[in-house]
Amino acid sequence: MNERTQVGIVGAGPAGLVLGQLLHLRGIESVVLEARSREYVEQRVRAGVLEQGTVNLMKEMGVGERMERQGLVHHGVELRFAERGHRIDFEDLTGKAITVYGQQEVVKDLIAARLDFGGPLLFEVDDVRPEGIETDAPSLRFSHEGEEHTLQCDVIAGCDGFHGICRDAVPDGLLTFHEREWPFGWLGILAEAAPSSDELIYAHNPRGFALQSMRSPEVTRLYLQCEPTDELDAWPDDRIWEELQVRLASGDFRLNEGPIFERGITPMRSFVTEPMQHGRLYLAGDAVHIVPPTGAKGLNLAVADVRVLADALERWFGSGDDSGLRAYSDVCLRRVWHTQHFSWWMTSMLHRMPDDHDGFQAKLQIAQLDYVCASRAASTSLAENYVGLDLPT
Ligand code: RFL
Ligand code: PHB
Repeated sequence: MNERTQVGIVGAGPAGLVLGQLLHLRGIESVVLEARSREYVEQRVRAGVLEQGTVNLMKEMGVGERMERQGLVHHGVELRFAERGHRIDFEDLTGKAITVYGQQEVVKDLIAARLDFGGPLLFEVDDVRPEGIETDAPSLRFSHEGEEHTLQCDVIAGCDGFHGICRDAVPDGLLTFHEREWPFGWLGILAEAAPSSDELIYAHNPRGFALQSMRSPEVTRLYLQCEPTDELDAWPDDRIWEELQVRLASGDFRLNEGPIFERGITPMRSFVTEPMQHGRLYLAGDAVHIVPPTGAKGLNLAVADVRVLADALERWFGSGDDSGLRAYSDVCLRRVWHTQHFSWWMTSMLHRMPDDHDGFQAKLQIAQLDYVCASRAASTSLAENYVGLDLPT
C-alpha cells in the first residue's frame, strides 16, 4: 500500500506527539508511527517535572486543560544533606515555577488531541525502515496489521527514543557519539501514600541518593540510587522503605509508606549524537540525547528540540526557506550541551560515588551543596537551570 504525507514521524513519545500537534496547528500534515500499543505508551511511567516553558507550550497547543486542573505547581525544591533540609525558592530566584504532571498524562492528552482532529497515528507498527533520506523523496517502509506499507514523505522526524532505529539509518561514520555510563542506577517506585512534603526532596546521603517526588495528593513517586546491575528481586518492599527512610531522614521527618504499585530500575546514562540531522532525516529527543534524570530534563529537552524543528519546517513548507532546517542541529545542540552540563552537575553532586574509598568526593559534594544553599548566586544558578533556561540568541 502506498501513502503520502509531508512529515513522517517515528515514535509516539513526547517528542513525536508534540511535533505532530505543532505541525497540525500550522497546517502541516504528518503521520505518526508507533511500535507499541496505545495502552502501553499511555501507562509507561517516566518523567514527572515539566518546566514552565513546556507547561506554556501545552497550553498554547490546546492540550493543557487537564494539566492545569491536575498538575501540581511547585515554587521550589528541597536539597537535603547532612540530615538537614534547605529550600531553593524558584519563585524568589527566577519568578518561575515547575509543574509536576506525569509524562504518561502528557502522552494521553496529546494522543486524545490527535485522534480528536483525525490525525493519523498508527500503533503496533513493525519493522519501520527510513529509506532514501539522502534524496528529495524519503520514505518510511513498515508493516501494520500484516500489510506492508510505504509512506512517501517530504521529511522524516526520528522521534523514536534511545532504542529506536532512525539514528541507525544515517550511514556509518557521519555521526559522532559522546557517551558516559554512570556507575549506578535508579530504582523508582509509585506508592499509594500521601507525599510527606509539599515539594520535591533531593537527598544526599552516605548510603546513596534518594528523591521524593509525587503524582497527586494520594500518590508518592520515590527514587533511590542502586547498583546499575541490580534486579528488582534484590529490592523487596521492606528494603526499599528502610533505605528511603534512612536516606531521607532529617529531624522528625518520617516518610509516609503505602502499597507499592509500580517499580522499575533505570540505568543512568549521558549521551549526545552530533549532528542531529542527515539529509531529510531530523532526529529529536531521546533518539539523539539522554541525560541522567537528576536534573528532570529529558522530556523538556525533547520538547525543546521539536519546537525548533516545527518552526523550521513551517518556514520551509511556507516559503521554501531552508535556513531553519539547516541550522536545526546547531540550534538544538547548544541547549542539549547546557542541559547535559546541568544534569551531570546535579548527578555528580548528589550521588554516592562507588570509587570514593576515602570519602574525599563526599566531602566535596557537601561543600558544593553547602555553597549552593548559602550563596544567592549559586542558588539562582541551580534554580534557573531547573525551571528551564532562556538561552540568549
Ligand atoms: P520516548 O518517550 O522514548 O518515545 C519514543 C517512542 O518511540 C517508540 N519507538 C518506535 N516507534 C516505531 N518504530 C520503532 N522502531 C520504534 N522504536 C521506538 C517508543 O515505543 C516510544 O513510544 O522518547 P522522547 O519522545 O524523545 O521523550 C523523551 C522522554 O521520554 C525522556 O527523556 C524522559 O522520560 C526522561 N525523564 C525525565 N524527563 C524530564 O523532563 N523530567 C523528569 O522528571 C524525568 N524523569 C525520566 C525521568 C526518565 C526516566 N526513565 C525511566 C528513563 C525519570 C525516569 C526514571
Ligand atoms: C519524577 O517525579 O518522576 C521526577 C522528579 C524529579 C526528577 C526525576 C524524576 O529529577
